[in-house]
Amino acid sequence: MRLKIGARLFDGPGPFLMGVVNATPDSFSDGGRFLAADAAVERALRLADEGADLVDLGGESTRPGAPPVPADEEIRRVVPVVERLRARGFPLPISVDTSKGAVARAALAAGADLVNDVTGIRDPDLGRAAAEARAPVVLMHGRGTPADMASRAVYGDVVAEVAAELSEALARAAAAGIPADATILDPGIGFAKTAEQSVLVLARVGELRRLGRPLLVGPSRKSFIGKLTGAPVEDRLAGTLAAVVQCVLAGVELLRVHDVAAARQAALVAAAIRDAAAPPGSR
Ligand code: HH2
Repeated sequence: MRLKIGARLFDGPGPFLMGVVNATPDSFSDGGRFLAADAAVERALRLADEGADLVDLGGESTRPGAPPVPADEEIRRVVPVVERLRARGFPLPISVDTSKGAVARAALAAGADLVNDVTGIRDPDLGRAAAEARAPVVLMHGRGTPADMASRAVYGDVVAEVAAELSEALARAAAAGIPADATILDPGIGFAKTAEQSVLVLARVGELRRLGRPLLVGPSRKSFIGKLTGAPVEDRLAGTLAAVVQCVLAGVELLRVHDVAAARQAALVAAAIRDAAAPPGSR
């Protein structure tokens, strides 16, 4: 891949690690809000120390069944974190995980560099906000909303349909004025996919390279690991690392993970094995 995100040029096959930062406050009081923003800042700094290449900041949970968060509340959660990180010279690109144009616009104005949209631009205003800021965008595959996505997990050939629907997302991005070379594609592990479908997408994720864009995958702690192993969400690191290794061997450039240090170690070893089998330049 060759893509500038903020001040940093992401050049080469990676792997590059995107660390997850949750800016969801535990309390609706101001005190809770400040504490939550500080905690998110601390977490971003820690992920940078662990070797993250960029951080992904989200103010709305996308878990199945999660309630929607109004745009102004999401802005109140995310923007102070971006501002604080930028005020203290945070060195990494900041991605904002949102599907709302208003949130993307506010976060980009505050110093975010990338928009990570799990809906692949369903809100045309998000496309406009990214285009105006000349910010790259992650287009993730999903169907429906957190409330109904489980019932939309019906496919003939899941990989072919994900590829076709990602092409439609690329067309929506182009219509909004986002050039193809400013996009990253993500098959959306666990989004409108059963555990079996998520495993199939991981097994065949290399086929998505045909779309010609860098790939991002977010397997971290997801429920397919629980389904396969019985492990609860707080104990899914080993399963996450198995998926990370497969992604790197298949040519995925970016991994979205919670446990950056461990994922980085696994990803770097997988990348060395990948490059030993097919040295860079021979591919
Ligand atoms: N997964 C989640 C959220 N955002 N963005 C992209 N591009 N790809 C993903 O797979 C993805 C995403 C859900 O992650 P989860 O760990 O369930 O929640 P949280 O973001 O709150 O950690």
